[in-house]
Amino acid sequence: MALSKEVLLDLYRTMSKIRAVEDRLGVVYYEGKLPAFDIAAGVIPGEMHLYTGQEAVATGVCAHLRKDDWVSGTHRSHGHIIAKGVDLKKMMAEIFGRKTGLCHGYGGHMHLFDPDLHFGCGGIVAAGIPQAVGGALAMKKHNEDRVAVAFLGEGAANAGAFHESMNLAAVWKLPLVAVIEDNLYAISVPKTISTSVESNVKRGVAYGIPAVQVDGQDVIAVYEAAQEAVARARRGEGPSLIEAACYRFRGHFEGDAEGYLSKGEKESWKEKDPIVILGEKMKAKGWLTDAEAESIQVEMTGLVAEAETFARESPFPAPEEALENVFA
Ligand SMILES: Cc1ncc(C[n+]2csc(CCOP(=O)(O)OP(=O)(O)O)c2C)c(N)n1
Ligand SMILES: [Mg+2]
Repeated sequence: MALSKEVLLDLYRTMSKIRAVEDRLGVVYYEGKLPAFDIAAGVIPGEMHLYTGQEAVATGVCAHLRKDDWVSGTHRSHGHIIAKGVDLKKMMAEIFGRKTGLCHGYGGHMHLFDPDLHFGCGGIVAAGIPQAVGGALAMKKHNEDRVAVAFLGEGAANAGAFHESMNLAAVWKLPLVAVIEDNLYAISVPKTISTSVESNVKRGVAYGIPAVQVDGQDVIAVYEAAQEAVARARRGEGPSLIEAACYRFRGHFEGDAEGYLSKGEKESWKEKDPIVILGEKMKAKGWLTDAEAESIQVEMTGLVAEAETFARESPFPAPEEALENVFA
């Protein structure tokens, strides 16, 4: 299927926006933490899991979603919420722990919740999948044509919650799209020694769910697979599974020594940069020039800078508010 220039440009812009955010966070996160790497110090205390390299997956899937569709993410969800259309200022303020953030600064980078966007994520591996199934069940009960998408890592696909979720989604024919981002590792554990099947497509099929594997570095491939899966869910024809073969260009978390990687592995994957791949395809069609690509990058860097300034200038929540908005 030939996608229009407009669609491709949109995908390119979204991936560029995600990359600009992650590139900046990859610098600013270290502010105040070095030289000894004190994880609790700095302007963004705590862990940081960046999505750099996986931009095509969130972008190609979320391009088909409406604002009222539900997305549940993971601990690595900046890309998912950006692709869903988050206000960068509110997202950045949350990451900086400020009162103006999506969760008033209570959540931080792993807990980005946006009720208007119907988006949630969290640090408990595989917890988002049953939540998406619950959302999908509610949609079905209300006879809505909404869709619930669960993003998860290939590591999460070994958790019981994933398997129970797949079974229920299939047996209840729910409008769910499960998107497994197979970036080959769960922290430092390679999929090859943790997973009984080569591809999770087999597991989808075992549950009676249509499942496909796509090149997750190719946003067009992801877009096309997601188009079919989302349309199927919206038509009331039940769940689908997409396994996107991808790679994270940074460590599991910032500060990861990455001793588990083989020599040259990351460098060779970086040759499959999803933004470059799409850019080259567009340039070949005459739909993007170097100057236009450069100006998109400048624009996105500017948006991120504005969001960062907003975050830095925002107040912290007051200590006496610590027990507000939480179950205590
Ligand atoms: C229930 C649970 N167990 C363990 C962890 C620790 N943990 C955080 S991320 C992670 C690996 C997740 O791997 P994967 O699902 O492949 O996602 P990726 O990090 O590759 O995006 C683990 C084990 C956790 N957060 N929650
Ligand atoms: Mg993984």
